Amino acid sequence: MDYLCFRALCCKGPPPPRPEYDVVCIGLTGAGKSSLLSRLCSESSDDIGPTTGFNIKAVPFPNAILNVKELGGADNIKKYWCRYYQGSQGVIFVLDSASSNEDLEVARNELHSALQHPQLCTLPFLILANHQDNRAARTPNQRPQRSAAGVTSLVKIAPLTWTNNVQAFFSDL
Ligand SMILES: Nc1nc2c(ncn2[C@@H]2O[C@H](COP(=O)(O)OP(=O)(O)OP(=O)(O)O)[C@@H](O)[C@H]2O)c(=O)[nH]1
Ligand SMILES: [Mg+2]
Repeated sequence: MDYLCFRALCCKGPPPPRPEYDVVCIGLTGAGKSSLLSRLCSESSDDIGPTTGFNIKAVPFPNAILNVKELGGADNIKKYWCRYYQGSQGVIFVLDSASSNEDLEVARNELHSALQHPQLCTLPFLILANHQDNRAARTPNQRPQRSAAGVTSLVKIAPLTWTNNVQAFFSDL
């Protein structure tokens, strides 16, 4: 018995390293990308301002680490999004489900540009419908779902429940 305890304690070794994946996170300004990342990293999301440029966070999950690169969603930044797509292994598109119809249309166009971009079109693509606590939030059927040829099967639309959906989605990577 002593020998078994000795073996269990001394031969255990360090746990195997978790695989890491590079994920790009996009969405219009105010959609909640930085807030999402802060929550996923168990940090306060109280004093978050608009992201100027980009913001990178390593988000630890039990079986993997996601290195998420958030790209600021302001008009003068989003035109450069595509310069930062290279090397991505997954995409998170954060949507403000309670935004105006006009903003939703802008978001839809950005979403479909991203879905069709050569560096993103084959990647796992998660759309997070954020701001679900707002009474004006759209229901799942009202969110932009226009199909983009050949890519719809890669798209999952997930009402946001913070960590759970993100972890469940990317655990298949
Ligand atoms: N009520 C509510 N407010 C939210 C939610 N998510 C984010 N916010 C708030 O929305 C505002 C903008 O959130 P950010 O996380 O900065 O948005 P962002 O997408 O990173 O914006 P940019 O960096 O400018 O592209 C902040 O005041 C957040 O507190 C949500 O689900 N519900
Ligand atoms: Mg931000």
